[in-house]
Amino acid sequence: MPGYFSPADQRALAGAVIAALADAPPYRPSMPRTGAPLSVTMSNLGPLGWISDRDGYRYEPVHPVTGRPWPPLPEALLTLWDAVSGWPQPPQACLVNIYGADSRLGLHVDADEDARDAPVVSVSLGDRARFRIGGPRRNDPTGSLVLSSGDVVVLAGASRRCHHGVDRIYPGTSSLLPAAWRPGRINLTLRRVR
Ligand code: MD6
Ligand code: FE
Repeated sequence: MPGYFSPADQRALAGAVIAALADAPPYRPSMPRTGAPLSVTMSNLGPLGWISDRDGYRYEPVHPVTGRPWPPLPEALLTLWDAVSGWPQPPQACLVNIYGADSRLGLHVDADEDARDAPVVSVSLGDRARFRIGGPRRNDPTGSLVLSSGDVVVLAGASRRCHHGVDRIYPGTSSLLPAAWRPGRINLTLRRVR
């Protein structure tokens, strides 16, 4: 849903998220088994947060570094979920992915939720990114599109089980985020977990 949020709404949402991150500082997760660091930093908002470490992927109610509960979901994200998800229950997790100039996100399926049929809804803020999406099998052919600040993506139905990732960001293509966050991109991924 290109340009779902107006520039003013994007600024308000980015401000609310960045303020919440003061209480849930972004950290660099590591991959299961290998322990290799991801190139994005992460945090979460909401009752549950998605965690990756040597022991695997899972949802946890507290921040892995601070041990504190994740900050609440901003009202605007609850409203977005109600407007676009078609799911009767509210989201339980908002993963905050923070990209620098050289960050990327490998092809994956969001598959750690018990609520396997609930859509996943994301919001892009800041610099543009090349988003790649394929099919249910890792080797299925893929296509790509550019996500810009304010765009919303809904993976529902069959697309919920499709592989997707971020090839790269385009540094310097947005002036939305405060100077300390530039170049950079924030992606918010809303999920129903249980
Ligand atoms: C990103 N997005 O845009 C990564 N997953 O940075 C995702 O992995 C994603 O945008 C599920 C649904 C929508 C998404
Ligand atoms: Fe995803």
